[in-house]
Amino acid sequence: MTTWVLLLLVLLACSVTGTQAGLVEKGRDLVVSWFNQALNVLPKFNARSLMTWFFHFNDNVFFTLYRRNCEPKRIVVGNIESLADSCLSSEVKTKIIIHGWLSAEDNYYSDLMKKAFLEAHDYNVITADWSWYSYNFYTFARFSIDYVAPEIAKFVEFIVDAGIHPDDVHILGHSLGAHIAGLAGFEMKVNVSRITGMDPAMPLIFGDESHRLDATDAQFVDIIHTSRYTLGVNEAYGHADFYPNGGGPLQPGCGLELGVCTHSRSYRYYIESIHNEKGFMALKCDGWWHFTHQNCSSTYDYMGEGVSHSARGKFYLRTATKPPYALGDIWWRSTNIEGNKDPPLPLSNITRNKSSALTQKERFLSPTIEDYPTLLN
Ligand SMILES: *[C@@H]1O[C@H](CO)[C@@H](O)[C@H](O)[C@H]1NC(C)=O
Ligand SMILES: *[C@@H]1O[C@H](CO)[C@@H](O)[C@H](O)[C@H]1NC(C)=O
Ligand SMILES: *[C@@H]1O[C@H](CO)[C@@H](O)[C@H](O)[C@H]1NC(C)=O
Ligand SMILES: CC(=O)N[C@H]1CO[C@H](CO)[C@@H](O)[C@@H]1O
Repeated sequence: MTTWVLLLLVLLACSVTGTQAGLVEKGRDLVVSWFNQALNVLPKFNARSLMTWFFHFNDNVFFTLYRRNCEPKRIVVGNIESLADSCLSSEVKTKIIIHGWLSAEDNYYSDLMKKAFLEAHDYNVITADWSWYSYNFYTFARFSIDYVAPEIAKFVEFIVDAGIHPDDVHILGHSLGAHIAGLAGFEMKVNVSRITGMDPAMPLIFGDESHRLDATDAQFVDIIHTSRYTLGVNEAYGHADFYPNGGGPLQPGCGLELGVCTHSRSYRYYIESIHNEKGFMALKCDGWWHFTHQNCSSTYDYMGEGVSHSARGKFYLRTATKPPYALGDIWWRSTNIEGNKDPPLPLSNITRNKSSALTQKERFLSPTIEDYPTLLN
């Protein structure tokens, strides 16, 4: 602002003293040099740095590392000692979990997920905490993700500098946290192995790829849609997009509610998949209608932890209404009733109850899947 006032003054001064030709040129040179200086300085005072300074984003996004047989340890970006004291290891894979709106790093589901990872594998599990901003009006939380994401990016670059390989880094985010993961991936200098969006938030998310999670944010981006059209996005923004039970708007077993149960099913499915990587077998398909009318390709993959990084497109599957949610390949077999094809892979542990009254086809087409849990042995 001051720069422009000065500029005007100089222009005014030039026109007043304009009769003296030499002075005009000097004045013009001066203006040009100020202009150039202003151009150099202005980017340093952009909206982001102003917001970061005003809301202290750089001080209020926290990272805690969990390892087997190790005390939880807070890691501070730029603080080598906090890293040296920790159990962070470049020998094992790293999972970073980012919570959503009205949530914190130790929320119920992040906690379950962290425990599941550590039970199943010796990983570095890191929870990112942006609760300073997430416990707020949705609008504020939503707009703060643009400033939280660079802090996550700085953290990842920090641990990568310390020896963690980007190919070993997997970021998982729920709801707004999914977009934070994407924006962080967009922002950081390295390309992490994988980003998983668990029901990425829909409200107030608009604009191009640079404003949300998308497939360019990591080497592989998979998304689990559980409440499309309400709290979650419907669009297939990832490399592989999974739509359990059609992706919503309601997940079976949730009942009519504002979407909280349905929204967090994405977390539940993923957590279950950590122990049962092949439990959520999904078929590549053009849509839910095609899936329920058995008009899918024979390409399949696994939703959650067991997904292959080469999976591309939209995948559909059914789940049970209550835990355990995974149905293995039950419906897969029914898609092949007519073709009488054998399943192309070793069957998962879940087997069907052959004495059930429903035929395979009836069961598959049945609008409710309440009968599935009774099939689980
Ligand atoms: C990261 O990998 C994805 C998928 O291969 C690619 O689309 C994207 O451009 C890569 N980003 C960078 C910064 O290299
Ligand atoms: C089956 O799916 C294919 C492509 O996925 C589509 O072209 C075709 O129209 C579908 N068939 C029916 C009966 O909907
Ligand atoms: C199979 O289903 C029938 C009828 O629903 C039930 O009576 C039977 O106990 C089930 N068997 C197993 C092993 O779950
Ligand atoms: C009973 C049975 O088939 N158990 C199998 C369940 O799945 C695990 C891992 O996929 C196998 O190791 C078990 O043998």
